[in-house]
Amino acid sequence: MIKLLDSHLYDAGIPDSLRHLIMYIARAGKYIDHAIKTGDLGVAGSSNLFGENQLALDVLSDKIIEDNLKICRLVSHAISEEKEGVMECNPQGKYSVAYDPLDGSSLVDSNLAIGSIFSIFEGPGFEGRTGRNQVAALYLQYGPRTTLTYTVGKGTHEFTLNDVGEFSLSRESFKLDPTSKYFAPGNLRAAKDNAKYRALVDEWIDGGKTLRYSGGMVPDVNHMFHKGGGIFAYPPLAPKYPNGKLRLLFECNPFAFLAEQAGGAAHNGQMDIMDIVIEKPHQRTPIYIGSKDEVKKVVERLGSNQPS
Ligand code: P6P
Repeated sequence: MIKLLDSHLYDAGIPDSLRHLIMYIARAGKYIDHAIKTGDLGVAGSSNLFGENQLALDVLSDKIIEDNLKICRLVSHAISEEKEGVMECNPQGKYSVAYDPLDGSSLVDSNLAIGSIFSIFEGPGFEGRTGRNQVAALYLQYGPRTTLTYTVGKGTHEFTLNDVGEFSLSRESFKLDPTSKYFAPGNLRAAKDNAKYRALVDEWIDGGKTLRYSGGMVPDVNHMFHKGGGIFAYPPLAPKYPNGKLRLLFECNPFAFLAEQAGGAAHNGQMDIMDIVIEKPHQRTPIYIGSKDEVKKVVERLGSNQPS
């Protein structure tokens, strides 16, 4: 008997409003998946607040999600990685949603997998809160298959989009082993001047670990989720990324929630990712995420590696 996303969410015992919101997000993902496979891969001729050129798909994906978050009437505040400020949606909305509409979109022209990432809080706004206040986290991966992976704090579960447009349960309550043979050394350029990072990468290589890194956080973390674990690292690199490249709100918090619910860990060298207080919507942080003992080792090796 196949288990579909809606009934799995119902069995999780979450409020109907949160279940409906996640289903609206799942629907937005189907439209984005279609756009990727049929749409314009070109540049939009616009740029985001970081001055990064936006692809037509970036803009379209962002609009699809924004529209769904507004028509569902369940969201009071939303913020997109592609836009500067917090959007006020519906005053009666119960939830606040932070999302990265198309993470890794620069990879889409080379046909690599990319994804959309969502972090859901109950109540208005984000600042002053931490990732521990999330009530749900989920991501869609647009690859050879389209999958949706979510947690509401009762394990981490994956669903696969089937031929009739339903998300069907493919992996329930999957877990990460404490150690792993895989490593994903992000921001490897930092190893040039960061001797501790270089030594750690050398240790991974000397230890015979298998490299798995695509440049897209969604498939790179998803790979760890599928292979029983791994370690994904993205350390800081002055002057370009003194506090790391990845965003706390849109990428690190949701993946930290998903990883911890799968028995893994996520840390920034100073504290667990989900203990970092959200001060600014687009704040960045280093991140070391994956198998618990592997994350612990990175913190031991780099822990004094304060964001510069
Ligand atoms: P680099 C994609 O642009 C992204 O935001 C993440 O998905 C990914 O993990 C990271 O940046 C890759 O960064 O420096 O390897 O290009």
